[in-house]
Amino acid sequence: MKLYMVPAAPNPTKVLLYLAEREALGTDFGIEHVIVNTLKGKQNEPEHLARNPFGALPVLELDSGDYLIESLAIIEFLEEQFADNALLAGDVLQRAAARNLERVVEFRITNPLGQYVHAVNSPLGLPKNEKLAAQLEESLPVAFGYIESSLVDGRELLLGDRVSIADCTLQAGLQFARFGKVDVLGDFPNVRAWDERYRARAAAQAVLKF
Ligand SMILES: N[C@@H](CCC(=O)N[C@@H](CS)C(=O)NCC(=O)O)C(=O)O
Repeated sequence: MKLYMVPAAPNPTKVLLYLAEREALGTDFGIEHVIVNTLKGKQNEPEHLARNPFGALPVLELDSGDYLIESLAIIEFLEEQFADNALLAGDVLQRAAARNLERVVEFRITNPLGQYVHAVNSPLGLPKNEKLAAQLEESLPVAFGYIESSLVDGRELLLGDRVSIADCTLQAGLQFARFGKVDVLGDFPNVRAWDERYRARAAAQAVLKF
């Protein structure tokens, strides 16, 4: 299998963190990593559009020649194909809680945070967008506040002691904010402490660039 990706972009990073966490637990995926340079617009060239007509990353190319073009679908495919040491563990409610929090983090933090970084200080040089930035300055704190209060019980990671896909997705967003030199954690000491704990993990250190 091949994973087409670009370092520091949120959705590829989410998958890269997931792979590194699983590899730390002993899984050997045997996946080749292929960088598609978005700074050079390679994601919109015919070679990549043949893999993903939306010109986005990550893409997982399967040995069958099929492509998966959504980060969460890639993770869930690998969870089922390599079921030993899966991150989506526990009983049905625990697995649902992990998926639930991952979706909350993706839709309410990681995706909008990516938009916010581009609106205020785009690493890709996109034009500033003050109106969008102002809207996100209203909504992002609500989502960070939700995570902040879940961490008051002193848990190590977002769902307890065991790493989850939600941790990977949140860290992917926060790395992109660091890439854009945007600090959004000022009012959220528990989230900042989680961020420091998560970044100290071997899997995170193997993946994160910022
Ligand atoms: N829903 C997709 C989103 C993929 C996506 O938007 N990827 C971004 C990087 S984080 C991308 O490739 N952007 C390049 C572009 O849109 O030109 C997923 O979860 O994989």
